[in-house]
Amino acid sequence: MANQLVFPDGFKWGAATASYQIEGAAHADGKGLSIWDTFSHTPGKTLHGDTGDVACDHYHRFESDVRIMADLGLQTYRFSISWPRVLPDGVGKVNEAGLDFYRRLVDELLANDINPAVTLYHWDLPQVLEDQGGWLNRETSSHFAEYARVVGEALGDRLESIITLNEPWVSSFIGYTTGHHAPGKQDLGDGVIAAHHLLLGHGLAVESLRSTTNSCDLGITVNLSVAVPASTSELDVKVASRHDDQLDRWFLDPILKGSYPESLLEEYVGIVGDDFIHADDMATISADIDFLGVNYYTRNILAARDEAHEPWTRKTTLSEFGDFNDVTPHETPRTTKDWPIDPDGLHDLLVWITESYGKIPLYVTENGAAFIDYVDQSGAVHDSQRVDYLRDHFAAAHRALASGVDLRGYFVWSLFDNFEWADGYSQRFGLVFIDYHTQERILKDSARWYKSVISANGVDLA
Ligand code: IFM
Repeated sequence: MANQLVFPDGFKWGAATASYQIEGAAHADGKGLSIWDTFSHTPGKTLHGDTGDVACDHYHRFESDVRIMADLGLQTYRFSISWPRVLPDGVGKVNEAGLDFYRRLVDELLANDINPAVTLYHWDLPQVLEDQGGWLNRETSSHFAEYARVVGEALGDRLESIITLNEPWVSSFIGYTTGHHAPGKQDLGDGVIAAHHLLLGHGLAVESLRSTTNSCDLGITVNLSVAVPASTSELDVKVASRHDDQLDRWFLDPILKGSYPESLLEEYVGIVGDDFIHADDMATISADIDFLGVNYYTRNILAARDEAHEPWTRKTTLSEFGDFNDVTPHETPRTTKDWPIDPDGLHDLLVWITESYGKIPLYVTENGAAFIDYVDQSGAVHDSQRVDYLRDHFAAAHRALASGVDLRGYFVWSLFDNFEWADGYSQRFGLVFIDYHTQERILKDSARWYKSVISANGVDLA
C-alpha cells in the first residue's frame, strides 16, 4: 500500500520508563535513598515540591501494568533498575527483597512474551555514594561496575539487553553543572569530571557484564541532537558545531573512538586540568558495545550570541554550554516542554551517527512528547497531537532505514505519564494516562494507535 510504511522483519517496538519516575515505594522492602529522594524532598527543587514517593505505584502494580503492555502488543519493554533498591549502601550487601522485585517483573514480562531491556542507571544514584562525592569520586565508577555484576548475575541470562547508562550528559551536566537535577551542584568543572566518571563506569560495567552474562546485548543510551546553524555565517556554523561537540561528540567520541573531541578537551582541561583522565581510561570507555541507544526529542536552530539582542533572545538549557541562543521560529509547533517538534531532526541525527561513526546497530531508546492531556466526559483521552508526533517521527525513522541506517527498534517515551524530574507531574509523556489520585490507568488514543502500528509492523500515513 502506498500510504503504509512497513518496517523490516524483526524490528522491535517497545516503550520505556525509569525506576524513580514510576515505581514509588520509596522506602519499601529495604530500599536505600537515592539522590532523587533527597533532591525532590529539598524545598524549591521540583515543581510544586512533587516527589517520586508514590509516582505510578508501579512497584505494587507491576502485574496489572504488564497486562497493559501485553494488551498493547509491546514486544520489548525498557525499564531501569533502582541501584539503591538492590544495593541500599551502594556497594556490599545485596537487598534480596529489592532484587526480587526485578526478578518478578522479568518473570512477568517473559510470561507475556515481552523482552526486557534493562537500564542500570537512570539517574537514581544511592545517596550514600553521593555523600562520598558521587560521580566526582572515581570510586563510584568501580562501584557501578560491581552493581552491574550483581544485576548481570541475577538477571542477565533472561534479558534482551542491558543499557549501562541513560543520558550521561544529563546526569553530569544537568546534575553537576546547571544544578537543575540531583545532586544539584553548579560547577562546569564538576560536570566535566562527573561525565568522565560516568563514562568510565560504563566501560567498567561492560567489562564486568561481559564476564557474567554472554546472552544479552550490551549498550549505552545517549541523548543527542544535531543543531542547525541559523545561517551560513562562520560564527553560526561554529557555535552549532560547538553545541554538537558538547552534547554529542563529548560522549560518542570516547565511547566509539576512544578519545574526546580535541578543541573542547583543550577548553575543559584548561578549567579542570587533566588529572581526572588516567592512562587506560579511554581504552576502558571504548569497550566494544553491541548497540547504541539514541534518545531524541527535539532539535534547535542556533545563532551566535549577539550582544545587541542578548536580553531578548530565547535561551535554552543548552545556552549555558556555549555562546549561542535558540532562534527556532515562534511559529514552530512545540510540546509543553517548550521543545520544538522536528521529526526530520531524528532522520538527520541517525544518518549523521552512521556517517560519523560507522554502521553501528542503533535503537531509538526514547522518543515521545508531553502535551496537555485530560480525560473528557466520556472517559477518553484524545491525544491526537501525540499520535501526529509519533507518526511523523516513525516516518523519519523509516526514511533513515532507507538511507542505510541500521536501526533495530524503537521505544516510545513513555509507557505511562510519570514524574518528570524537576517538572514534577506537570508534563504528561505517557501513552497511558495516570490519574495520580486513584492510580487508574487510562489508555490514551495514542496507545490504541501504537497498538495498531505494532501489529502491522508499519505506519499508516493516511
Ligand atoms: O523523562 C525523561 C527521561 O527520564 C529521560 N529522557 C528524557 C525524558 C523526557 O524529559
